[in-house]
Amino acid sequence: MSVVGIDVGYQNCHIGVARSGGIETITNEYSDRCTPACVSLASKNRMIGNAAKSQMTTNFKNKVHGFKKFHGRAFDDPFVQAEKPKLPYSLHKLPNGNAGVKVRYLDEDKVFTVEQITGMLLTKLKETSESALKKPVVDCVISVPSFFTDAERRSVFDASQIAGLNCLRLINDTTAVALAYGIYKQDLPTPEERPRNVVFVDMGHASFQVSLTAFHKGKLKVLATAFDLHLGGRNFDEALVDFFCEEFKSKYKLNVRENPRALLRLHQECEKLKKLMSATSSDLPLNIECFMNDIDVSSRMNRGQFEDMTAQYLMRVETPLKAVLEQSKLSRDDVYAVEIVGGATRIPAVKERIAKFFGKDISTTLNADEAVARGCALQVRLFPVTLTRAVCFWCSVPFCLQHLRCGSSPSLTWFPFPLLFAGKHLQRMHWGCFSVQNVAPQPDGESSKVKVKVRVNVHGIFSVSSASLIEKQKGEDMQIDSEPMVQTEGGAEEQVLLLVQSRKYDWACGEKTDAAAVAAGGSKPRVQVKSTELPVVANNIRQLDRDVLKDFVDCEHQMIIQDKFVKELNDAKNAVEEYVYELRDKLCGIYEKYITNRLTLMLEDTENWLYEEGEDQPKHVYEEKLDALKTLGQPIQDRHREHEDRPRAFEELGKKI
Ligand code: ATP
Ligand code: K
Ligand code: MG
Repeated sequence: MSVVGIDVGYQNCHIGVARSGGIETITNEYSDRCTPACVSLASKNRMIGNAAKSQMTTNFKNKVHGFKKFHGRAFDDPFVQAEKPKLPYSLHKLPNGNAGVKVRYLDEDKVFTVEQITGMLLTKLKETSESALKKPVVDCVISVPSFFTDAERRSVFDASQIAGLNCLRLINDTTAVALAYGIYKQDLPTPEERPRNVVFVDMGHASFQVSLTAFHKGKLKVLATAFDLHLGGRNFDEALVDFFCEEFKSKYKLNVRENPRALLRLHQECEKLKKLMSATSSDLPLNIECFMNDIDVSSRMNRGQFEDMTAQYLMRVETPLKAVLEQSKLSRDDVYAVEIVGGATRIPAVKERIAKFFGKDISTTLNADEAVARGCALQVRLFPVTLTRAVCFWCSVPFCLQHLRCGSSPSLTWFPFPLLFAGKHLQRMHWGCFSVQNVAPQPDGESSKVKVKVRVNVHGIFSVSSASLIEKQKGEDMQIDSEPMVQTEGGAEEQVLLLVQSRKYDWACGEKTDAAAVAAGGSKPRVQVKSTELPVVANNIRQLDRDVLKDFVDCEHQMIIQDKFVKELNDAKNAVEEYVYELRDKLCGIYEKYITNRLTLMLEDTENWLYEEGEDQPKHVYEEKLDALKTLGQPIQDRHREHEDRPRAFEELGKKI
């Protein structure tokens, strides 16, 4: 069975597969390697990918796109609320507080969770893979942005299950790109040599990710990752849309924002214009016929103007670039190459900023659109290869922090004891949030120490596997680890030991330990302690209830059956239509001498019928209709063939004699 690597982009999805020695990307039924992240719900079926995108400006209320960032987010999340007015479809608050999508499907109002919508997209990508590879596809590796939190990762993982996929691993976009770059490079340094440091810059449609990776032959280590959560190609589109909305208001007195269909069309045209401006700096036209109220609109724009109006976004390019250098404590001179991927890095001004910052030419060794999917496919091959990614985590106890700031000495009467894990250098909180309960003060009034074992699994998903109250035995001093913890993507689950001293509330970090070292207490001197297990409750994890997930799996299955049913029905109807047209054409041509009146009449009748009561019939009706036509049509086709074959047969015979 094949394993595929899937890049689920905010706008574009790609599928990679390891085949006959190399990595390939798969084409869909439109011979396109890119499948748009679009799902369109209709009265009889769903359309997903290219078919949904081509419906963009019709049925727009039921056409869902731009949903990637709703994973793991609450409806009330400021990001979700800010997106809401921009969307042509409606968002809905789900009973668990998450954001859901409200659409009309099968002539009913339906609310789907983001897991279900991504599940639909993944179903399509699964089917595309299956028809390209001509075998069932279940196992996959899916990429997620490096900044995706615990909740967001869980949500994508659930979506894969809804689609009937077995996600072997969620990997970070940045790691995938590094893999795509490094794995087949023959000239990488040997382990004794200094590593080759490469910066990868990926600006997609809705996010900007940067990483700095150190390569040795067969080994890579992501030294640093940074990002701008909300910077991508869409910001540049929106700047153009804003500009033209204003212009059309004064020039044509049109209020574009009031007309969702016109707004969508403007968006599409602006994206096209943006791409054209990447290729030329000269003045370009923007013309849209029958834009609104039967008015044709037109305008012009050039790259210089575009750069001026997007200065606020261009300014933000530098920040993550700076951050990866700071995190890795490397200088610009230590950087061997700067590789760019992602569609929006094609914007010349973005490229210029990157080149200027590093003071070197940027490289485009990788396929900007496919690198992530290729890396995912490579990851499949490379499970055993060492691949380390350093991640530092803060662990803080927010309630108590507040107290520290007030200057009072914290007591231990706050129960439960919340832990927040977040990337040390990252702005994103809530990578995971757990409460360790029943933390009690020591009998002598001293603060307690809690040992927390954190598990970061191969998908980058956290869990607290255990927590215990450590009471030191008399006279011994306990050690607090303060090394950053390292997460390895080596295949097996890693266990990380984290010590939280209740007195040092501000932070404490664990250190990387493998299971054996944890058992042996690492290399640290053994401390005589008494340990009491404490209950741990995972908070804030907006994960789907497992029963609900099961329902969603069934629901997706039903929808797949419904789509298949509609497809077969349409195929049956199209077959009648095609037969009628084909035969009718030939009746005036090659079949002229064999026609019967009955057939001519029947063709005419059927053609009319197809537009009247035959418009919407069950599949078997079309099949019967086609059979009836063939009963009359086939003998004519046969007679024609015989007639054609006769001279040929004579000729053959003549040759033999
Ligand atoms: P994300 O990584 O944020 O989830 P994605 O992976 O779907 O999104 P990409 O496919 O990498 O995004 O990039 C899509 C973006 O690149 C779109 O905004 C698109 O308009 C933009 N883009 C593609 N080609 C060009 C071009 N030639 N010039 C300017 N922008 C371009
Ligand atoms: K993509
Ligand atoms: Mg992307």
